[in-house]
Amino acid sequence: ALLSFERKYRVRGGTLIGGDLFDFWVGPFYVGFFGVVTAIFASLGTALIFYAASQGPTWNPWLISIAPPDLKYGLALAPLKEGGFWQIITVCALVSFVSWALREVEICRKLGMGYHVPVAFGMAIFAYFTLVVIRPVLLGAWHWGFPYGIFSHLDWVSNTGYQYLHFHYNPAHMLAVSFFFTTTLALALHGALVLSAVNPAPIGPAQPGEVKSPEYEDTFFRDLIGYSIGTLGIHRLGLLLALNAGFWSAVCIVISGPLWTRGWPEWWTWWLNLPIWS
Ligand code: BCL
Ligand code: UQ2
Repeated sequence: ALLSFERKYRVRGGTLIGGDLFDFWVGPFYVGFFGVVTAIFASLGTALIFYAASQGPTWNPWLISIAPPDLKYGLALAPLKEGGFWQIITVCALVSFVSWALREVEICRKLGMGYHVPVAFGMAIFAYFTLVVIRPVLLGAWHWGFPYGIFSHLDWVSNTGYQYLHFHYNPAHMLAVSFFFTTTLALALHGALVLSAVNPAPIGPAQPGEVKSPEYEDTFFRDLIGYSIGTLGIHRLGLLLALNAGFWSAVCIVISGPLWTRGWPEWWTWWLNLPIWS
């Protein structure tokens, strides 16, 4: 069913490609050229995952794994069962992620909204692209991509981490991890603060508390720490923190190998070698 206001916003135009051709909705979903592309490539990729799994040794969902090609294939195409499936699935994934982002752009344009959501999703796509394209290309082989499987990708993270002895010493990983944690802190504060204002404790039996205005939210933090970032500010901060988490994740993995091949603890010798104390 259509929500009362939905009809009003079902406006023509704003498409990037295809003009009016795919400018329609299916139930609540806007379709668009990129909706069609996403649907095709996501289905194809998913079907290929199932087909590649059927050629493998197990149907145990934890153990299914579709691995990238052997090192000997370099940056060439590999036979299907020797990494070729991984290569085609990666292309399908990238095409559907990018189309999904562009469909978000078309919806933004229809509604006259900013592009913040597709930009934010773009950061996640960038991190994935870094893992499966940029770093493997810089290292000279698709082999360096990560395998598509639940346990197998965990093994890849562990092995790749220990290849650099102690990944926690990777300075970009430090930043990424800190941004992830700070994002959860900011969202916990924000979610808690909004709920505390909108759904306050009852003042007595059968007496619900009164919903508080944003001034109360500001006052709470001014009483507590002398500073409130503000109702708009917290959302800017949240987006900034979250985008940085994705960005520094991409950086931390792309510098591991292409820029630094030894253990990450050793990288910190620059600090010990500073002329002040060396
Ligand atoms: Mg580490 C990476 C945290 C310990 C080795 N590590 C990461 C980062 C993150 C992190 C900063 C992964 C997030 C990311 O890339 O997001 N690591 C982290 C933490 C600890 C930690 C918090 C900890 O100890 C508390 N790491 C260690 C130990 C090492 C180690 C010390 C292993 C021994 N770590 C590594 C290695 C890597 C990381 C190696 C990485 O490669 C990884 C990284 O930085 O990668 C970039 C970015 C987000 C994405 C890539 C997701 C993209 C999503 C796409 C675009 C969309 C998917 C759609 C989906 C298919 C659709 C589903 C539909 C649904 C049905 C709805
Ligand atoms: C705030 C505010 C909100 C909020 C939150 C704050 C009224 C509803 C959570 C408080 C946030 C601060 C002080 C920033 C904390 C900094 C980091 C890095 C976590 O002031 O305005 O709006 O939700």
